Amino acid sequence: GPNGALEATHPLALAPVTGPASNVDGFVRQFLRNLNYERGVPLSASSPNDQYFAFAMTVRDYLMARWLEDLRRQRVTQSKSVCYLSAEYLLGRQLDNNLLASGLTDIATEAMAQCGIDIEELRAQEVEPGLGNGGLGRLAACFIDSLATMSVPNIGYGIRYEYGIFRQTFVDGQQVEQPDAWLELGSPWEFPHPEFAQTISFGGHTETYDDEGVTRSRWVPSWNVRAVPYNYMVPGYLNGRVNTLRLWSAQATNSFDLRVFNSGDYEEAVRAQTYAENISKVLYPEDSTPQGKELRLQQQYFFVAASIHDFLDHMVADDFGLENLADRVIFQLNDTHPVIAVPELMRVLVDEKKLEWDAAWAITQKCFAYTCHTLLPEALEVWSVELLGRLLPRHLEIIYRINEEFLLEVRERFGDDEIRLRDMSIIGEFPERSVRMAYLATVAGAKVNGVAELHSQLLRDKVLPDFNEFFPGKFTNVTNGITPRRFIRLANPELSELITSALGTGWLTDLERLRGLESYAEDPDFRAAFREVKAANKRVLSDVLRARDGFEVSDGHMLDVMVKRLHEYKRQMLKLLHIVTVYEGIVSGRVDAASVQPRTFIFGAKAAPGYAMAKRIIHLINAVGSVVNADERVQGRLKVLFPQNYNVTLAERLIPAADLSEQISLAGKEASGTGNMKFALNGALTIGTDDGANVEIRQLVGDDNFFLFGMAEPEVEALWARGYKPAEFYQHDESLRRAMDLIASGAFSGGDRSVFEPVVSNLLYDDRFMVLADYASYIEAQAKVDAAHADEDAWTRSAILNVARCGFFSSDRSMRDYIDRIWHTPPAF
Ligand code: 7GP
Repeated sequence: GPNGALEATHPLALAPVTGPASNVDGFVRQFLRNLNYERGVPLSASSPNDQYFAFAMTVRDYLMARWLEDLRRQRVTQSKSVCYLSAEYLLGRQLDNNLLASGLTDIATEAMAQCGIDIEELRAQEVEPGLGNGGLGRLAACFIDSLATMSVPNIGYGIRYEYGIFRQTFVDGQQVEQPDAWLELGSPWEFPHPEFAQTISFGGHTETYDDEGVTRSRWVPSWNVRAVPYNYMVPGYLNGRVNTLRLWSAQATNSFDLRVFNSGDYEEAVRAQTYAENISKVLYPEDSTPQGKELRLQQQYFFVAASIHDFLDHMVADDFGLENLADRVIFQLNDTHPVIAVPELMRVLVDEKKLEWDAAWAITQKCFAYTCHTLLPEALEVWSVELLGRLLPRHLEIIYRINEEFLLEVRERFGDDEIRLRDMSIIGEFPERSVRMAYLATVAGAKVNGVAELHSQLLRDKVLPDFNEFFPGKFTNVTNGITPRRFIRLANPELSELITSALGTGWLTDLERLRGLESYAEDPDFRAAFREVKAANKRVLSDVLRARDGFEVSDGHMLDVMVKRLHEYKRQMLKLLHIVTVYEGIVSGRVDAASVQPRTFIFGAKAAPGYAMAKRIIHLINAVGSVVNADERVQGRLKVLFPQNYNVTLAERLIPAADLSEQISLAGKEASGTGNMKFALNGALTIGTDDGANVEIRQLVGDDNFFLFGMAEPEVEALWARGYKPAEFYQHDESLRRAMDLIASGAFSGGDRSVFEPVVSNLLYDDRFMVLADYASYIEAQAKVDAAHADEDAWTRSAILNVARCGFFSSDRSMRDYIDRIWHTPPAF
């Protein structure tokens, strides 16, 4: 049971010990103790990795008492917890964040100085856990930070991938993927708990049996794996709270067959082990497109089954009535990846706990809520009935029954409307029988939310309109947010200091207070200081890019930055057409290079390894970069930089240095975006379409402080309806034609016209994301950017107003919205 006798009665268990490192001497002593006793080395012989470990452990030790206390209180008080179920957590480096949260930064810096250790070198040792692909995974990391900071009981459940998102390198300008062996040297932040392992089953068949006169179903699986939990601390910012991130690692149940091994067939002996352990081996490097892979479904079921059982076994008191489970927990489904949790909870309640179906369904419908993160139809996950039935036969039966009862209700309400019934069925028939996971989540979830106003509205009215009609009040919006601790305080310490000098402390946990900066936008001294912060951040970035990529960032350039996954809908191609247009103007002699405002364009993006067009676009960006950067006619006024392996650590350096933020997706395609918020809060101006959270950013900062361009979503729809012919835009726009022709001519591929032909013809004859339709408007908006940037004071005023007016985008606010509209979990203790 959850209330262990020892911890409830032993006095030491109730009185948390103070951290041993709360002053410089204590820190030094604890650091040396960890170095000697945990790493087994003397200071004189320790490697930078040893020192990093001992240092991290010292921070850890400081947080430990609070963590143990919060774990205990979660069980003892039985107050409602948020279980965030997410296949991805894109955490970024932990050391600085944990130092900041514990208030130890100054003490630790001084302590290391006394030991003769450069703390910067220690920071550099940490390999960031890249356990996510992009926006969705980073959002999960921001959310758990905010929940801890707001003292909301939370467990983040996910997968401890042995290899995170691949490391990207460029070979001749083309992406090459390398495995991300982030655990090679171990991690000081994780705590394995093999004693709390869960057994997770797969395969087999189902059968019915007589249970004292009642006919019941049960699952007879054919193979098992062990799910071993690894705990990570999630400390709140200076509030003494530490929540838990619990990631599951797959292990074979009986590691290998000793008899086969002894007979000499070593490969066969470990085959089962390898198979089982593959489940948590590697993160799928997909973003927004599903990969119909069996292993992926195994991963999904593996982690949600382990999580549900973990919570029920260890967190719910024995006497807590299951009928009240929704008073103890809400399982938040981060997109459809964890949705198989729905039939799993039903299976537990009906087959194992022997509840009536209706009672179990009533509980289940209160315990789940679903967040959708996309609008791309191809990104809505489906699983073929064949696969699901083979891997999880009992779950398929349960899904069928959920669907049957749901469609009965639909029929009752709307009559025998066969088209509607087919459209709303959780089981789709074409091109093959499959389970529509978003529908299952919508039927089961107490609430369904999109991630920005526009996205939630399109979700309700365009993607799931029948469901909205059927479930009035189920659909809601929670606009995304970002944690200001990592993305302002840690990423931009200089700006943070400037803000504090104006507003005092407190804004980091109450970000709407940034409004107080509005009046400072009119103060010339403040503007000068603000510009100096930007300049200092550019110097930091310049050092980072020199060391990391061998790049030189030129002084006096506007930094124009586009960082996000490479995807056609995000339209890196549109950005590139702008660059080629300016370049073509110079080399054709129509534009005097000296009249061009100096700009450095920075890209950061990974393409999914199987996404050929995205990889070609990466190749093209690099190709354009090498030609433009080397062309003397440009006089150094245009530069294109594409550092490899864009990740959280690099984002933290790029964003604070940026002048211009590129948010140029086709309207109606980017669910929200969160990079857009990070840039605005760090004083970059946005050039963007009316898409995702851009809409809300523009509403808040005002039209004068935002460069809007392109079609709005209704215009996009209208153009599709009329029939979109991209070639017509090419024919009627000379500047576009020149840019496209230059690419087609082989100018960026050593004269070889074939290399980028697929990119060009895709734009001319298909262009699903209407790059050509928005080109003219984009070029016009870029001219306005140039004009605005020429007025330094006006630009700085706008930049300050962006910071002042974007406090809304704190993930603390997002969490408050989830709590008010979906979770109803008050902050506890
Ligand atoms: C992303 C969305 O593309 C982005 O617009 C949003 O800001 C972010 O989620 C957080 O809500 N989606 C994904 O990263 C993703 O993998 C799976 O979606 C369907």
